[in-house]
Amino acid sequence: MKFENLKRVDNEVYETLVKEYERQERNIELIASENIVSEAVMETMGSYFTNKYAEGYPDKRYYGGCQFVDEMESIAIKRLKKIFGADHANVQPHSGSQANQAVYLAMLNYGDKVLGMDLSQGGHLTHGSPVNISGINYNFIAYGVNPETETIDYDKLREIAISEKPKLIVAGASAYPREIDFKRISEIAKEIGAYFMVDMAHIAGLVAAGLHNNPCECADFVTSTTHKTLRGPRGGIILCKEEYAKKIDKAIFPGIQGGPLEHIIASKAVCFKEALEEDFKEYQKQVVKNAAVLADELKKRGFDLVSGGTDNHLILVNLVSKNMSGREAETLLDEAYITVNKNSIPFDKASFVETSGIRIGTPAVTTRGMVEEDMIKIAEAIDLVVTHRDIKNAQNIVIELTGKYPLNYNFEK
Ligand code: DSN
Repeated sequence: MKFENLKRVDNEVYETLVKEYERQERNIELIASENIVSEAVMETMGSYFTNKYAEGYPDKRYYGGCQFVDEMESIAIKRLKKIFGADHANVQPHSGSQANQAVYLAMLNYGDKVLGMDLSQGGHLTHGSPVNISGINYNFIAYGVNPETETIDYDKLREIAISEKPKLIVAGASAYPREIDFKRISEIAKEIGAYFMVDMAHIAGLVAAGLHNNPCECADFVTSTTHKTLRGPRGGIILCKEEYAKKIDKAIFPGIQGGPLEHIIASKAVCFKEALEEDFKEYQKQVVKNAAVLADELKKRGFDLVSGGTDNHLILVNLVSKNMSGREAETLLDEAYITVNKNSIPFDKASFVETSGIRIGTPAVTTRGMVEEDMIKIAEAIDLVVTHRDIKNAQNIVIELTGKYPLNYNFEK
Protein backbone atom coordinates (compact mmCIF):
# COMPACT_ATOMS: atom_id res chain seq x y z
CA MET A 1 0.00 0.00 0.00
CA LYS A 2 1.36 3.38 -0.93
CA PHE A 3 -0.74 5.97 0.99
CA GLU A 4 0.27 8.52 -1.66
CA ASN A 5 -2.87 10.61 -1.12
CA LEU A 6 -2.51 10.65 2.64
CA LYS A 7 1.09 11.77 2.27
CA ARG A 8 0.06 14.61 -0.04
CA VAL A 9 -3.04 15.75 1.87
CA ASP A 10 -1.92 15.29 5.47
CA ASN A 11 1.75 14.72 5.96
CA GLU A 12 1.45 15.16 9.72
CA VAL A 13 -0.76 12.08 10.07
CA TYR A 14 1.22 10.22 7.38
CA GLU A 15 4.38 10.60 9.45
CA THR A 16 2.72 9.06 12.50
CA LEU A 17 1.59 6.18 10.27
CA VAL A 18 5.14 5.58 9.05
CA LYS A 19 6.44 5.60 12.63
CA GLU A 20 3.73 3.15 13.73
CA TYR A 21 4.50 0.89 10.77
CA GLU A 22 8.18 0.92 11.67
CA ARG A 23 7.35 0.12 15.30
CA GLN A 24 5.24 -2.85 14.21
CA GLU A 25 8.00 -4.04 11.90
CA ARG A 26 10.74 -3.65 14.52
CA ASN A 27 8.94 -5.04 17.60
CA ILE A 28 7.96 -8.52 18.63
CA GLU A 29 4.25 -8.19 19.27
CA LEU A 30 3.18 -10.32 22.21
CA ILE A 31 -0.04 -8.57 23.24
CA ALA A 32 -2.45 -11.50 23.42
CA SER A 33 -5.39 -9.56 21.97
CA GLU A 34 -3.56 -8.23 18.92
CA ASN A 35 -2.88 -9.67 15.50
CA ILE A 36 -1.73 -8.70 12.01
CA VAL A 37 -4.47 -8.69 9.38
CA SER A 38 -4.08 -9.69 5.74
CA GLU A 39 -3.78 -7.04 3.06
CA ALA A 40 -7.23 -8.07 1.77
CA VAL A 41 -8.78 -7.41 5.21
CA MET A 42 -6.84 -4.13 5.42
CA GLU A 43 -7.81 -2.96 1.92
CA THR A 44 -11.50 -3.62 2.48
CA MET A 45 -11.52 -1.41 5.58
CA GLY A 46 -10.48 1.52 3.43
CA SER A 47 -13.05 0.86 0.71
CA TYR A 48 -16.06 2.63 -0.85
CA PHE A 49 -18.46 0.93 1.58
CA THR A 50 -17.45 3.62 4.08
CA ASN A 51 -19.52 6.16 2.13
CA LYS A 52 -22.82 4.38 2.69
CA TYR A 53 -25.47 4.85 5.38
CA ALA A 54 -27.42 1.64 5.94
CA GLU A 55 -29.33 1.86 9.23
CA GLY A 56 -31.36 -1.31 9.59
CA TYR A 57 -30.60 -4.82 8.34
CA PRO A 58 -30.37 -6.45 4.88
CA ASP A 59 -33.67 -5.89 2.99
CA LYS A 60 -34.99 -3.75 5.89
CA ARG A 61 -33.04 -0.50 5.65
CA TYR A 62 -33.95 3.09 6.39
CA TYR A 63 -31.94 4.39 3.39
CA GLY A 64 -32.11 3.93 -0.36
CA GLY A 65 -29.25 2.51 -2.43
CA CYS A 66 -28.52 -0.35 -0.06
CA GLN A 67 -28.74 -3.24 -2.55
CA PHE A 68 -24.99 -3.96 -2.64
CA VAL A 69 -24.46 -3.32 1.04
CA ASP A 70 -27.29 -5.82 1.62
CA GLU A 71 -25.60 -8.35 -0.62
CA MET A 72 -22.27 -7.90 1.17
CA GLU A 73 -23.69 -7.92 4.73
CA SER A 74 -25.67 -11.09 3.91
CA ILE A 75 -22.45 -12.78 2.77
CA ALA A 76 -20.81 -11.80 6.09
CA ILE A 77 -23.75 -13.20 8.09
CA LYS A 78 -23.84 -16.46 6.11
CA ARG A 79 -20.10 -17.05 6.53
CA LEU A 80 -20.14 -16.23 10.24
CA LYS A 81 -23.01 -18.64 10.93
CA LYS A 82 -21.12 -21.34 9.03
CA ILE A 83 -17.86 -20.87 10.98
CA PHE A 84 -19.49 -21.30 14.38
CA GLY A 85 -22.61 -23.32 13.52
CA ALA A 86 -24.85 -20.57 14.92
CA ASP A 87 -28.59 -20.07 14.30
CA HIS A 88 -28.39 -16.29 14.03
CA ALA A 89 -25.59 -13.76 13.55
CA ASN A 90 -25.41 -10.00 13.91
CA VAL A 91 -22.27 -8.54 12.31
CA GLN A 92 -22.96 -4.89 13.15
CA PRO A 93 -21.52 -4.34 16.67
CA HIS A 94 -18.82 -1.69 16.43
CA SER A 95 -16.86 -3.48 19.16
CA GLY A 96 -16.91 -6.38 21.59
CA SER A 97 -17.97 -3.99 24.31
CA GLN A 98 -21.04 -2.96 22.31
CA ALA A 99 -21.82 -6.59 21.50
CA ASN A 100 -21.90 -7.35 25.24
CA GLN A 101 -23.90 -4.25 26.01
CA ALA A 102 -26.49 -5.24 23.39
CA VAL A 103 -27.04 -8.65 24.98
CA TYR A 104 -27.55 -6.97 28.37
CA LEU A 105 -29.96 -4.42 26.87
CA ALA A 106 -31.91 -7.16 25.07
CA MET A 107 -32.28 -9.54 28.01
CA LEU A 108 -31.97 -7.59 31.27
CA ASN A 109 -33.76 -4.86 33.18
CA TYR A 110 -31.91 -2.13 35.05
CA GLY A 111 -30.61 -3.60 38.33
CA ASP A 112 -30.92 -7.28 37.36
CA LYS A 113 -28.43 -9.65 38.91
CA VAL A 114 -25.69 -11.10 36.66
CA LEU A 115 -22.84 -13.48 37.50
CA GLY A 116 -19.58 -12.85 35.63
CA MET A 117 -15.89 -13.59 36.00
CA ASP A 118 -13.97 -11.21 38.24
CA LEU A 119 -11.88 -8.73 36.21
CA SER A 120 -8.99 -9.09 38.64
CA GLN A 121 -8.96 -12.86 38.07
CA GLY A 122 -9.05 -12.84 34.29
CA GLY A 123 -12.52 -11.48 33.41
CA HIS A 124 -13.27 -8.42 31.33
CA LEU A 125 -14.21 -4.82 32.07
CA THR A 126 -17.61 -5.30 30.38
CA HIS A 127 -18.45 -8.27 32.59
CA GLY A 128 -19.53 -6.08 35.48
CA SER A 129 -16.70 -3.78 36.47
CA PRO A 130 -18.15 -0.96 38.62
CA VAL A 131 -16.56 1.63 36.31
CA ASN A 132 -18.16 0.12 33.19
CA ILE A 133 -21.76 0.57 32.02
CA SER A 134 -22.30 -3.16 32.76
CA GLY A 135 -21.52 -2.64 36.45
CA ILE A 136 -23.33 0.70 36.57
CA ASN A 137 -26.65 -0.55 35.12
CA TYR A 138 -26.76 -4.10 36.44
CA ASN A 139 -26.07 -5.83 39.73
CA PHE A 140 -23.02 -7.93 38.81
CA ILE A 141 -21.59 -10.45 41.23
CA ALA A 142 -18.40 -12.39 40.51
CA TYR A 143 -16.92 -15.86 40.34
CA GLY A 144 -13.22 -16.50 40.01
CA VAL A 145 -10.40 -19.00 40.20
CA ASN A 146 -9.32 -21.44 42.87
CA PRO A 147 -6.34 -19.96 44.78
CA GLU A 148 -4.39 -23.25 44.54
CA THR A 149 -4.93 -24.26 40.92
CA GLU A 150 -5.59 -20.74 39.60
CA THR A 151 -8.21 -22.28 37.30
CA ILE A 152 -11.93 -21.49 37.33
CA ASP A 153 -13.57 -22.88 40.45
CA TYR A 154 -16.68 -24.41 38.84
CA ASP A 155 -18.02 -25.82 42.14
CA LYS A 156 -17.84 -22.41 43.75
CA LEU A 157 -19.40 -20.86 40.64
CA ARG A 158 -22.33 -23.28 41.03
CA GLU A 159 -22.65 -22.51 44.75
CA ILE A 160 -22.80 -18.76 44.03
CA ALA A 161 -25.27 -19.30 41.19
CA ILE A 162 -27.59 -21.37 43.36
CA SER A 163 -27.55 -18.97 46.30
CA GLU A 164 -27.67 -15.72 44.28
CA LYS A 165 -29.93 -16.81 41.40
CA PRO A 166 -28.64 -14.39 38.73
CA LYS A 167 -30.75 -13.81 35.64
CA LEU A 168 -27.68 -14.22 33.41
CA ILE A 169 -24.33 -15.97 33.73
CA VAL A 170 -21.45 -14.55 31.68
CA ALA A 171 -18.44 -16.71 30.79
CA GLY A 172 -15.31 -15.74 28.89
CA ALA A 173 -12.13 -13.97 29.86
CA SER A 174 -9.40 -11.67 28.72
CA ALA A 175 -6.55 -13.09 30.77
CA TYR A 176 -7.24 -16.78 31.32
CA PRO A 177 -4.73 -19.28 29.91
CA ARG A 178 -6.85 -22.43 30.20
CA GLU A 179 -9.70 -23.97 28.20
CA ILE A 180 -13.05 -22.94 29.68
CA ASP A 181 -15.65 -25.66 30.22
CA PHE A 182 -18.58 -23.81 28.68
CA LYS A 183 -20.82 -26.88 28.81
CA ARG A 184 -20.38 -27.16 32.57
CA ILE A 185 -21.30 -23.49 33.08
CA SER A 186 -24.28 -23.87 30.73
CA GLU A 187 -25.54 -26.74 32.90
CA ILE A 188 -25.29 -24.52 35.99
CA ALA A 189 -27.23 -21.80 34.15
CA LYS A 190 -29.89 -24.33 33.16
CA GLU A 191 -30.12 -25.62 36.73
CA ILE A 192 -31.04 -22.18 38.04
CA GLY A 193 -33.03 -21.02 34.99
CA ALA A 194 -30.55 -18.30 34.00
CA TYR A 195 -29.58 -17.17 30.52
CA PHE A 196 -26.04 -18.05 29.49
CA MET A 197 -23.76 -15.73 27.54
CA VAL A 198 -20.19 -16.41 26.42
CA ASP A 199 -17.78 -13.67 25.40
CA MET A 200 -15.31 -15.66 23.29
CA ALA A 201 -13.36 -12.63 22.02
CA HIS A 202 -9.93 -13.96 22.92
CA ILE A 203 -10.42 -17.50 21.70
CA ALA A 204 -12.73 -17.02 18.68
CA GLY A 205 -10.00 -18.08 16.23
CA LEU A 206 -9.28 -21.22 18.24
CA VAL A 207 -12.98 -22.06 18.36
CA ALA A 208 -13.27 -21.48 14.59
CA ALA A 209 -10.43 -23.95 14.05
CA GLY A 210 -11.93 -26.56 16.39
CA LEU A 211 -9.15 -26.16 18.98
CA HIS A 212 -11.42 -24.99 21.80
CA ASN A 213 -14.92 -26.26 22.64
CA ASN A 214 -17.54 -24.22 20.79
CA PRO A 215 -19.77 -22.10 23.07
CA CYS A 216 -22.42 -21.85 20.33
CA GLU A 217 -23.33 -25.45 21.16
CA CYS A 218 -24.48 -24.57 24.67
CA ALA A 219 -24.85 -20.79 25.18
CA ASP A 220 -27.89 -18.64 24.46
CA PHE A 221 -25.66 -15.77 23.30
CA VAL A 222 -22.07 -15.69 22.12
CA THR A 223 -20.26 -12.39 21.60
CA SER A 224 -16.82 -11.72 20.23
CA THR A 225 -14.48 -9.21 18.75
CA THR A 226 -13.18 -9.94 15.27
CA HIS A 227 -9.63 -8.63 15.61
CA LYS A 228 -7.94 -10.94 18.10
CA THR A 229 -7.24 -14.60 17.27
CA LEU A 230 -9.91 -14.34 14.53
CA ARG A 231 -7.52 -11.94 12.73
CA GLY A 232 -10.04 -9.55 11.21
CA PRO A 233 -10.77 -5.83 11.45
CA ARG A 234 -11.52 -4.15 14.79
CA GLY A 235 -15.15 -4.86 15.54
CA GLY A 236 -17.71 -7.07 17.25
CA ILE A 237 -20.26 -9.80 16.50
CA ILE A 238 -23.14 -11.52 18.27
CA LEU A 239 -24.33 -15.07 17.69
CA CYS A 240 -27.49 -16.40 19.27
CA LYS A 241 -30.24 -18.94 19.17
CA GLU A 242 -33.01 -18.12 16.69
CA GLU A 243 -35.53 -17.38 19.45
CA TYR A 244 -33.47 -14.35 20.56
CA ALA A 245 -32.61 -13.07 17.07
CA LYS A 246 -35.15 -10.23 16.94
CA LYS A 247 -34.35 -8.97 20.44
CA ILE A 248 -30.61 -8.97 19.75
CA ASP A 249 -30.94 -7.20 16.40
CA LYS A 250 -33.21 -4.59 17.97
CA ALA A 251 -30.75 -4.02 20.81
CA ILE A 252 -27.89 -3.27 18.38
CA PHE A 253 -30.04 -1.12 16.10
CA PRO A 254 -31.85 1.03 17.09
CA GLY A 255 -30.95 0.15 20.70
CA ILE A 256 -27.35 1.27 21.05
CA GLN A 257 -26.04 1.95 17.54
CA GLY A 258 -27.02 3.97 14.49
CA GLY A 259 -25.46 3.47 11.06
CA PRO A 260 -23.44 0.26 10.78
CA LEU A 261 -19.80 0.54 9.67
CA GLU A 262 -20.32 -1.22 6.33
CA HIS A 263 -16.65 -0.94 5.34
CA ILE A 264 -15.75 -2.80 8.53
CA ILE A 265 -18.53 -5.34 7.95
CA ALA A 266 -17.13 -5.95 4.44
CA SER A 267 -13.72 -6.49 5.99
CA LYS A 268 -15.26 -8.85 8.57
CA ALA A 269 -16.72 -10.84 5.64
CA VAL A 270 -13.22 -11.20 4.16
CA CYS A 271 -11.86 -12.29 7.55
CA PHE A 272 -14.65 -14.91 7.81
CA LYS A 273 -13.73 -16.27 4.36
CA GLU A 274 -10.13 -16.57 5.51
CA ALA A 275 -11.26 -18.27 8.73
CA LEU A 276 -13.10 -20.92 6.71
CA GLU A 277 -9.96 -21.86 4.81
CA GLU A 278 -7.83 -24.85 5.69
CA ASP A 279 -4.63 -22.88 6.33
CA PHE A 280 -6.44 -20.88 9.04
CA LYS A 281 -6.69 -24.12 11.04
CA GLU A 282 -2.97 -24.70 10.56
CA TYR A 283 -2.29 -21.13 11.71
CA GLN A 284 -4.35 -21.60 14.89
CA LYS A 285 -2.62 -24.91 15.64
CA GLN A 286 0.70 -23.10 15.41
CA VAL A 287 -0.57 -20.30 17.71
CA VAL A 288 -1.34 -22.91 20.39
CA LYS A 289 1.91 -24.83 19.83
CA ASN A 290 3.93 -21.62 20.05
CA ALA A 291 2.22 -20.60 23.30
CA ALA A 292 2.93 -24.04 24.81
CA VAL A 293 6.61 -23.90 23.85
CA LEU A 294 7.00 -20.31 25.06
CA ALA A 295 5.36 -21.27 28.38
CA ASP A 296 7.72 -24.24 28.84
CA GLU A 297 10.77 -22.18 27.94
CA LEU A 298 9.80 -19.45 30.42
CA LYS A 299 9.27 -22.06 33.14
CA LYS A 300 12.72 -23.53 32.40
CA ARG A 301 14.10 -20.04 33.06
CA GLY A 302 12.42 -19.80 36.47
CA PHE A 303 9.26 -17.88 35.57
CA ASP A 304 6.07 -18.67 37.49
CA LEU A 305 3.04 -18.99 35.24
CA VAL A 306 -0.52 -18.54 36.46
CA SER A 307 -2.15 -22.02 36.50
CA GLY A 308 1.26 -23.48 35.62
CA GLY A 309 0.97 -23.14 31.85
CA THR A 310 -1.44 -22.64 28.98
CA ASP A 311 -4.01 -24.46 26.84
CA ASN A 312 -4.63 -21.57 24.49
CA HIS A 313 -2.92 -18.57 22.89
CA LEU A 314 -1.89 -16.76 26.07
CA ILE A 315 0.34 -16.99 29.09
CA LEU A 316 -0.05 -15.03 32.31
CA VAL A 317 3.32 -14.57 34.02
CA ASN A 318 3.50 -14.04 37.78
CA LEU A 319 6.49 -11.76 38.37
CA VAL A 320 6.46 -11.76 42.18
CA SER A 321 9.49 -14.08 42.39
CA LYS A 322 11.33 -11.86 39.88
CA ASN A 323 10.94 -8.79 42.13
CA MET A 324 9.61 -6.77 39.24
CA SER A 325 6.15 -5.28 38.79
CA GLY A 326 4.11 -5.76 35.62
CA ARG A 327 4.42 -2.05 34.88
CA GLU A 328 8.21 -2.13 35.09
CA ALA A 329 8.46 -5.31 33.00
CA GLU A 330 6.22 -3.78 30.32
CA THR A 331 8.44 -0.68 30.16
CA LEU A 332 11.76 -2.56 30.10
CA LEU A 333 10.56 -5.08 27.54
CA ASP A 334 9.42 -2.22 25.34
CA GLU A 335 12.96 -0.83 25.47
CA ALA A 336 14.08 -4.19 24.10
CA TYR A 337 11.41 -3.94 21.33
CA ILE A 338 9.16 -6.56 22.91
CA THR A 339 5.54 -5.45 23.35
CA VAL A 340 3.49 -6.96 26.17
CA ASN A 341 0.95 -5.60 28.60
CA LYS A 342 1.11 -5.49 32.38
CA ASN A 343 -1.71 -7.54 33.88
CA SER A 344 -3.10 -8.33 37.31
CA ILE A 345 -2.68 -11.90 38.43
CA PRO A 346 -5.30 -13.68 40.57
CA PHE A 347 -5.28 -12.35 44.17
CA ASP A 348 -2.80 -9.66 43.16
CA LYS A 349 -1.51 -7.52 46.01
CA ALA A 350 -0.40 -4.77 43.64
CA SER A 351 -2.74 -2.14 42.19
CA PHE A 352 -4.25 -2.27 38.68
CA VAL A 353 -1.72 0.38 37.67
CA GLU A 354 1.33 -1.48 38.97
CA THR A 355 0.22 -5.16 38.76
CA SER A 356 2.31 -8.26 39.50
CA GLY A 357 2.12 -9.83 36.08
CA ILE A 358 2.44 -9.57 32.34
CA ARG A 359 0.19 -11.17 29.72
CA ILE A 360 1.85 -12.71 26.70
CA GLY A 361 0.17 -14.06 23.56
CA THR A 362 1.31 -15.73 20.36
CA PRO A 363 -1.32 -14.76 17.69
CA ALA A 364 0.69 -11.92 16.09
CA VAL A 365 4.14 -13.56 16.10
CA THR A 366 2.58 -16.69 14.60
CA THR A 367 1.00 -14.65 11.81
CA ARG A 368 4.48 -13.30 11.16
CA GLY A 369 5.61 -16.87 10.59
CA MET A 370 7.40 -17.64 13.83
CA VAL A 371 7.55 -21.26 15.00
CA GLU A 372 8.71 -23.26 18.02
CA GLU A 373 12.46 -22.52 17.69
CA ASP A 374 11.68 -18.80 17.63
CA MET A 375 9.72 -19.11 20.88
CA ILE A 376 12.89 -20.36 22.56
CA LYS A 377 14.65 -17.17 21.46
CA ILE A 378 11.74 -15.01 22.65
CA ALA A 379 11.87 -16.69 26.08
CA GLU A 380 15.61 -16.02 26.17
CA ALA A 381 15.06 -12.33 25.35
CA ILE A 382 12.34 -11.96 28.00
CA ASP A 383 14.61 -13.63 30.53
CA LEU A 384 17.51 -11.30 29.66
CA VAL A 385 15.29 -8.28 30.31
CA VAL A 386 13.29 -9.41 33.33
CA THR A 387 15.86 -11.52 35.19
CA HIS A 388 19.12 -9.87 34.14
CA ARG A 389 18.00 -6.38 33.05
CA ASP A 390 20.10 -6.85 29.93
CA ILE A 391 18.29 -4.77 27.31
CA LYS A 392 21.08 -4.72 24.71
CA ASN A 393 21.38 -8.49 24.21
CA ALA A 394 17.61 -8.87 24.23
CA GLN A 395 17.38 -6.22 21.49
CA ASN A 396 19.87 -8.17 19.40
CA ILE A 397 17.70 -11.29 19.60
CA VAL A 398 14.63 -9.27 18.60
CA ILE A 399 16.40 -7.62 15.67
CA GLU A 400 17.49 -11.02 14.37
CA LEU A 401 13.98 -12.47 14.67
CA THR A 402 12.06 -9.57 13.16
CA GLY A 403 14.62 -9.43 10.35
CA LYS A 404 13.95 -13.09 9.61
CA TYR A 405 10.14 -12.61 9.61
CA PRO A 406 9.21 -9.30 7.96
CA LEU A 407 5.64 -8.00 8.16
CA ASN A 408 3.51 -9.35 5.31
CA TYR A 409 2.70 -5.89 3.91
CA ASN A 410 3.94 -4.14 0.80
CA PHE A 411 4.20 -0.75 2.42
CA GLU A 412 5.99 1.68 0.15
CA LYS A 413 7.17 4.71 2.09
N1 DSN B 1 -8.81 -5.09 25.86
C1 DSN B 1 -8.88 -6.41 25.33
C2 DSN B 1 -7.71 -7.23 25.72
O1 DSN B 1 -6.60 -6.75 25.57
O2 DSN B 1 -7.85 -8.36 26.15
C3 DSN B 1 -10.13 -7.08 25.65
O3 DSN B 1 -11.18 -6.36 25.09
